[in-house]
Amino acid sequence: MKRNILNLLGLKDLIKDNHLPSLYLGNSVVYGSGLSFRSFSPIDGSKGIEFKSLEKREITHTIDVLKKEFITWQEVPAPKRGELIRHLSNILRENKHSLAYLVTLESGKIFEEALGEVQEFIDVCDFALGLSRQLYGLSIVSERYRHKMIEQWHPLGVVGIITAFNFPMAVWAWNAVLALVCGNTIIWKPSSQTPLCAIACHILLQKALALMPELPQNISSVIISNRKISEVILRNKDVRLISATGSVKMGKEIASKVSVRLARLLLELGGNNAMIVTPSADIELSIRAILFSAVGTAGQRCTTLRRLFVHKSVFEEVKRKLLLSYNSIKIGNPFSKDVLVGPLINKGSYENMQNSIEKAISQGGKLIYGGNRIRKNVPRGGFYVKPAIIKINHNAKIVQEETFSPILYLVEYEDFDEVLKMHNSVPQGLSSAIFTQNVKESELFMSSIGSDCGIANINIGTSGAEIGGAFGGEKDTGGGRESGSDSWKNYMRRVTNTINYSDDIPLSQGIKFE
Ligand code: UN1
Repeated sequence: MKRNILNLLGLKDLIKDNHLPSLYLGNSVVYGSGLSFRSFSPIDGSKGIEFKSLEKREITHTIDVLKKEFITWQEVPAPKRGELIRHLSNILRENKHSLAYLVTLESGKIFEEALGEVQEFIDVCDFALGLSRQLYGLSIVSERYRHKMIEQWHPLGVVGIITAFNFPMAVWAWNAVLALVCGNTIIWKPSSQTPLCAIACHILLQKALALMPELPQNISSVIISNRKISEVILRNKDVRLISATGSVKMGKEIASKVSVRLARLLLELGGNNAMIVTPSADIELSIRAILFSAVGTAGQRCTTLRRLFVHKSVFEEVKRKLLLSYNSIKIGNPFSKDVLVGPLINKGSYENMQNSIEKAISQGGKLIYGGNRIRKNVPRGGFYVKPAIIKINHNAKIVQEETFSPILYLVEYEDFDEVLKMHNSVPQGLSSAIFTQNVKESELFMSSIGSDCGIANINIGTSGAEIGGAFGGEKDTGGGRESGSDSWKNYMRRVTNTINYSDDIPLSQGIKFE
């Protein structure tokens, strides 16, 4: 790793004996004392900085401190908590390029998309700032004379956040800034592929806190560790909500550990997102949307387009134009300006991709584009692939699975009702899209008998959601909603108050008890 990268955001000052700290709690750090481990850049496989593994008790201690700090933090007026997030968003604006640099370095996404990710971070900060003056409940009429009911929202406590490599900053931000504005303290376990991104986010939050020294300073923490050690977070009774992003498999493991202690869960798991291109679709627009949704972030977004249903009347045209546009994509170093597709995250991901392609072929699919590894004109040591297109029948078993790489299953359909059924016939339910000019089709798609996903788009691709909407999905996707709309309610507890201002004590339901 080049030393100058660590100059960014003051990370260099933290290095001791070639190691960065593994635990960050407010302004204090712990270096760890166990075995050393390090991340790799997916760009060329170059080694990142080293970390030492933590002891479980160090994580428990962190949760204890966060629990204590919560007592003061929850009483800071919410608009004041919002002011902290305003400082953070100003700092982010000043450091946008450095942050995007770290995102590209560790996740391998192209720099333009990394800038987009930092922008998403800034956007959700702005949203949270506004929210800090809008954490309102209801007033409800009472059935009793001179009584009223109100509903209030109070902070929860310590919130645990678990994130994946593919959105190493934005997904934390969706959770963290909302949780903070709602009066909680936070503990973050990022993907071990993207430690610097996480540390940078925490350091910038501490910089914002330094501008408000009157506030409690130990409200945020980050743990760089393997899954086994960080399980402490899942099992600790003081962590009141676990918000986790990752695979369905990971989500099920987490759920089994968190549900037994009856804590709250917010899961944003895999997608197997589909788009329907109907006879009336604007083909040029749909091709552009397909391209970004299917190959953006090298097919490693949870919102990536994986299944494309095209009506038989436009099938050949869509296929031809899609192949042309796939052919024009430049694949390579994600820092290069004209590159649209960077590397896969690691070798395992490449092998999964190859496995799925083989399975698809053995199940009757026909590989009509790409799928192979590229070694020319790309940095050595990274796993660069040509995005794959596989023409396949929707009954093939592999189509039910999410492979976290750029494989697009192309399926021909004839009938609208039939395609809706195929669309909904997978275990996951995150994002979906239809390209149509037909109002009946678009309304049906959005209706209760249409797409069964958490996100259903008209004439837009499946990925690239704005922060203002609630983000998440149904079925195996886990049911959680993060980011915009009223997702903030996940990070608070609801209390119903009934107030009597009469001279009597009437019982509800007309009960007489005398
Ligand atoms: C993810 O891949 O986990 O809608 C999040 C999108 C982005 C977020 C993706 N705004 O594609």
